[in-house]
Amino acid sequence: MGLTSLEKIIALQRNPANIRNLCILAHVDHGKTTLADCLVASNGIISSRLAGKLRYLDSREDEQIRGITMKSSAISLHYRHGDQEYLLNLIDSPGHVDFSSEVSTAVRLCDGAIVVVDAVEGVCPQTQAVLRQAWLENIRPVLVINKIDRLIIELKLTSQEAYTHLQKILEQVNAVTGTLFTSKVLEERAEKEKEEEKDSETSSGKQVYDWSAGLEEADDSHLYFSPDQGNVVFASAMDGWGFSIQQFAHIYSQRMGIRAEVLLKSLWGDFYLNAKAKKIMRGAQAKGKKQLFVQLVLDNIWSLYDAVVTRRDKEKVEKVVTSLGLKVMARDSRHSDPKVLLSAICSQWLPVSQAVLSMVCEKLPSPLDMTAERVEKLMSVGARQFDSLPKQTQELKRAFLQCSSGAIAPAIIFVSKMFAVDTKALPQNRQRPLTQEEIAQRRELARQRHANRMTAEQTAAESCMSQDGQLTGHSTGKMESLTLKDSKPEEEEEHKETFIAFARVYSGVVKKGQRVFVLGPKYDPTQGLSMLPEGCSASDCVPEVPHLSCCSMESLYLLMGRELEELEEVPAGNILGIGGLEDCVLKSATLSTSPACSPFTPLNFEATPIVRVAIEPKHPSEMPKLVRGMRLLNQADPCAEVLIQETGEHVLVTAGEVHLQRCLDDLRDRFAKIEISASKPIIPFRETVVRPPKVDMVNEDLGKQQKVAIIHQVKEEASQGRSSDTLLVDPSGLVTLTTPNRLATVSVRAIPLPQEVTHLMESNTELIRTLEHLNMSLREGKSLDVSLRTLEAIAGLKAQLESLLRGRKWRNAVERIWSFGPRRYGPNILLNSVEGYQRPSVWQCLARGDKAGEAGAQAAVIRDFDNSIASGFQLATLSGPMCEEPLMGVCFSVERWDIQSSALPQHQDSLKDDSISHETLGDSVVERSTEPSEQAEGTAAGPGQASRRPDAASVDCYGPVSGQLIAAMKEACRHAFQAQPQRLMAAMYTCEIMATAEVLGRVYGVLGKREGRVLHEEMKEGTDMFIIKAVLPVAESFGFAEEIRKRTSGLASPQLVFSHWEVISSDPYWVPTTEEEYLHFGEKADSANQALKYMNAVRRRKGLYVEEKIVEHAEKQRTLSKNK
Ligand SMILES: Nc1nc2c(ncn2[C@@H]2O[C@H](COP(=O)(O)OP(=O)(O)OP(=O)(O)O)[C@@H](O)[C@H]2O)c(=O)[nH]1
Ligand SMILES: [Mg+2]
Repeated sequence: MGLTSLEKIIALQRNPANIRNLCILAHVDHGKTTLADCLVASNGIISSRLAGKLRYLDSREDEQIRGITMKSSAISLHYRHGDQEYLLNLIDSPGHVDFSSEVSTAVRLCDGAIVVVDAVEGVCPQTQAVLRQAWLENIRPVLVINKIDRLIIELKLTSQEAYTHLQKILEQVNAVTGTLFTSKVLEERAEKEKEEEKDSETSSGKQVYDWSAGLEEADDSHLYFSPDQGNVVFASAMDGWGFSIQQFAHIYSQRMGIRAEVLLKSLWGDFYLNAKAKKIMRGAQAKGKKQLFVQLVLDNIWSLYDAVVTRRDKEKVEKVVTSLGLKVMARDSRHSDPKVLLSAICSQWLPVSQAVLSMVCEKLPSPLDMTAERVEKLMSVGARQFDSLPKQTQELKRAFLQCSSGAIAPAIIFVSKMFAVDTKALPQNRQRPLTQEEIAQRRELARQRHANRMTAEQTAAESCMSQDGQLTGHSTGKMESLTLKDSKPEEEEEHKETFIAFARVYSGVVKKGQRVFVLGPKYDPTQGLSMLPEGCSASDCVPEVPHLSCCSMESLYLLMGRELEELEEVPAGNILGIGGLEDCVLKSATLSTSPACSPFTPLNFEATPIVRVAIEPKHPSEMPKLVRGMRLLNQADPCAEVLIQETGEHVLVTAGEVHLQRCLDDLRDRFAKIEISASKPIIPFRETVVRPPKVDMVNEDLGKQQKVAIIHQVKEEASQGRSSDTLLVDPSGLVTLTTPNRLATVSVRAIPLPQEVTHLMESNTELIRTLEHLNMSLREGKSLDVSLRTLEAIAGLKAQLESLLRGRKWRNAVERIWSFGPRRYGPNILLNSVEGYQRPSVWQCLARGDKAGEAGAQAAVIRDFDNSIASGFQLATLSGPMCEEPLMGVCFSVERWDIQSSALPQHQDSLKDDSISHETLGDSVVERSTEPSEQAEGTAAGPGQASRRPDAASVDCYGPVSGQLIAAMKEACRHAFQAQPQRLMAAMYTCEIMATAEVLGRVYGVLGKREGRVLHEEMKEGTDMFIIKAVLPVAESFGFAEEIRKRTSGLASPQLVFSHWEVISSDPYWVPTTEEEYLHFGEKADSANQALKYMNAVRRRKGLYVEEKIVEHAEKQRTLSKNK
C-alpha cells in the first residue's frame, strides 16, 4: 500500500470535492505508463529509483515484454496540495490502436484526462483520437508535453529552437481541440435554427444565416491549452522532472521582485526582460531577444543537461546542486551513467509528480462538478432524448449532480468493463501477515506434529525391522500418493479466474452484499416503471421485466494497480472494483437501486473488429474447455467478439494483429488452458458489380463481344445446373427466372450503385436498422414511438439518397426502394420496378397521421409474397456467387413479377387439407375458382386484390409458392449479378508511418510489395521525420508492422486502422486470349491476377470448387535407354 494507509484512502473517499477521477491518454509510446510510474512513486508504492523503469501498471507479462500497455488499470493515489488532501483515482490506458476500446472504458469513468504528447513526435493519429474521445465524453483534458530530454539529447536543439518547437506542438494540439469545438458549435447552431424555423414557419421573409455568428458568441478560451492557463506541464518522465510555469513564476517573483501574476502572464509568449529598465517588454521576436521562457526556464535546463550529460563537468554540477539547495547521494554522483545523476538532481529540483498532480488538483473537475449536459448525454440512449424519458428518470439527474452519499440517495453505478484476475490474487485469499500470537500457536502445532511423526516413525521402523527392509519404501510411496491426491483439488482451484467489474459510483453509497438492479442496454425505464410495483427494490421478488435483472455485489475492491484491497462500502464519486457480477454482466452495464434509472449510452468504440480467425483445440476432446474459455475471453475483453459460424467454426474477431496475439495468449494461458490452434486470419471481402469497363486488363478496347461472352457464360452455367428453359438472360443483362413448379416468374437486373451511395448507406447502418425496426412495427400494426430527431435523420438520409441518385436510370428510385440488404440494413438496394405494383414505401414512417395508418393496413395484407422477394434478395446479398462473401454497392431492380394461373390447382390442393377453416372464406375460394384468369393477369399481391382476400393470401405464404419464390429470387439475383462485370472489394487499412529520411526508401519498398498506396507524404516541421499516409489492403497487412520495424531497424512503426472497402480493379474472370497476354498475365506469369488469387483463396478456405490445374509440370513418360 505504500506510505498511505487504507484507512486514509477510505476517509478521503468520503469527500467528493477532493476526489479527482482521471485517466492518462496518448498515442502509443508517448510515455503514459512511465509518467504513471512517477506518480505512483510519489506515494511510495514503488521506489523512486525504479520509477520509469518498472512500468508498474503494466502488470501483464506480455506488456512488459513488448513494452506496450494492453489494458487500462487503475490505482488510487493520495496527494497533499496546499492545505488540502486529495484522492486521485488514476487510470493508465493503452495507446495502441488495437486497444482503443480500453481507452473508451477508461474515459467513461473519469472526469478529466492527462493527455500526453511526445515532444519530438508531436500530435499523432491516436492523440487526435483520444482528444476526440475526451471531447465526446465531455471530460476535461490537461496537457503534458513529455520527453523534452529528447529535444536536448537526440535532436540537439538549442533552447530557442526548442521553444519554437514546443509552440508548434501546442498549436497542433489546440488545432484539434478547435476543430472539435467548431463542429459542435455549428451543429448546435444548426439545430437551434431549425427549431426557430419551425416556430416561425409562417412568418415569411428571407433570412440570411451568418454561420460564424455562433462561433463568435461562444466562449472557447477555457478549452485551449496554454501554459499561462496552468493546464500545460513540460516534462521528461524518464528523467523524473516536470514543471508548469506557475512554479517558475513563483521562484522568480521572489528572486527578481516581480509580481507572480505578471510573470505568470508573460513567462509564455513573446515577452523579454529588459535588464536595464528592469521591465518585461513585449515583442521579443521582432527585437531578436530571448523570450522570457527561454531565458528563465529552458536555459537552466539546457545548461544542466550540458553539465551533467554532455560535458560531465563535476564542478559545475556541484555548484548547481548547492545553489539549488539539493542533496545528491555519493553513489549517484559516482555512477557511470550520467543519467542517474541527472534524474537524482532533476527529480528533487522539479519533481514531475508534483507538477502534474498540482495541475490535476487545480484544473480537473471533481465528481461534484459534473455538468448537466454530460448527465443528459449519459442518460439518453440512442434515439431517445432526455426530455422524452419518464419524469422519475429525469429526476435522477439531480442525484448525479449532487453526487450525494446520503442514505436516501439512489445508488447509480456504471460498469465499463469486466476484467479477470486470478482467484488466488484476491485479497480474501491472500496470505496476510500473521500476528505474534498466531505465530506462536502455529509453532506449537508444528512441534506437536513433529513429535507425533517421530513416535510413528519409531514404531514403524521397529515393525519393519522385524519383517522386511523393503516395506519402508512402500510406506513412503503410499504417502506420496496421498499427497498427490491432496494437491489435485488445489490445481483445480488454481484454474479459477474471478471477474471483477471496473466501475464508478455516480450516486449513493454501495455496500458489500447490497442488491441492485442490473439494467441492460435495451432496458426501457418507462416499461420498467409500469411493470414493477411502486417503491420496490432489488431485494424484493420482482416480476420479470425485459432487460432487467437483480444481483448482489458480493465484494467491493479498491483498485491499486497490481493489487486489490477489500472495502466494506464505497461512497459516490469513486472508482472501484465489484466482485460477483460475472453471471449478470457480460461486458458493461448500469447498476442502480432505482428501476427508474435509464441505462447509460453505450461506450464509443473507435476500433472496428476486423481480423477474424477460426480456433480449434489441438485435441478435439477438449472442445468444451475451449468453448468455456472463449466465453470467458468474450467477457473479459471489451472489443473481442466470439462467434460460432454456421459452419460450426469457432471464430474470434479482434481489432488487429497485436490484439489477436493477446487474445490467443489469454485463451491459452488463462481461460481455456489448453493447446489451441488458430487458423490464418480470415480476410473479409465484398463482392460487387461495376459498370462495363472501356478497356481490359491489357488496355485493349473492349468491344461488344466481351459483353456477349459474359452472358454466354451465364447461360452455359445455367444449362449445366438446371433445365435452361426456366432461365432467360437477355443481352442487356435482365435475368428472368421461373420457379421449378412454374408458378411464379421474376425478372431481375443488377445495377452498380454509385460509390457515394454505398458510402452513405455504410455510414448510416444504424439509421437504416432503426428504419427497418419502424417498418416492422408498422407492419405489425404497433404504434410508433420515435423521437423527432430520428425522423429528421431518416428524412435527411432520404434527401441525401435522392440527391445522389439522379438521372434517367434512377428516376424516382428512392421512393421505390423495397429493402436494404443483407440483414435488412446492408449497403445494397432492392428496387421495385414492377409496373403497376404498389407497395408501401420503406419511408412510410415519415408520413404521419392517417396516411401511415392506411399504409399499415395495406402492408399487413400483402406482406406474404412481398416478403418472399425481399428474403430472396437478403439471401442473395448475404453471399455472392464469386466466393460466397456479402455483396456491396449493388442494386437489384425487379422489373417483372407474376404468378402464373397454373398456381391455382395447387392452391386448392393445399386448401382442401384444411377445408373446415376455409369454408368460412367461402367467398374468396369461389371467386378464385371462377375467375382463374385474374391472378394470371395481375401481379400476385396487387393491393386491390389482396385487400379483398386477406386471409387467403396469408394462407398462400405457407404453401410451396413462397418458398420456391425465395429460392427463385435468390437465383435470379445471382444470375443477374453474374451478367455484369464482377469485381471483388478488399477491406483497406489506413496507416500513418513516421520515418526518418534514411529509411524512407525501405518503407516505400515494403508498402509497394504489399500493394499499398501512398496517399501523401510530408515532412514534420522542426524534425527530420517524414509522415507517410498510406492505404493497405487488410489481406496484405499481416506481418506488415513487423516487417516495417525490421527493415527500418525499429525506426518506423505503423499503426493500422480499418478505413473503407475498395474495389480491386482487376477482373478475376479475365482470361488471356493471345500468347503475349498469357505470358504476361497468365497463371504462371509474374503479375498474377490479384483478384483471382484472393477469390480462389477464399473459395479454397470455404471448400468451394476452384478451377485450377492440378498437374503443374506434365512430362511425357518415356523409358530412358542406358546407351543414350
Ligand atoms: N527519452 C525519453 N524517453 C521516454 C520518456 N518517457 C518515456 N520514455 C520512453 O518511451 C517508451 C514508451 O514509454 P511507455 O511509458 O511505455 O509509453 P506508453 O505511452 O505507456 O505506451 P503504450 O502504453 O504502449 O501506449 C519507453 O521506452 C520509455 O522509456 C521521456 O521522458 N524521455
Ligand atoms: Mg503504457
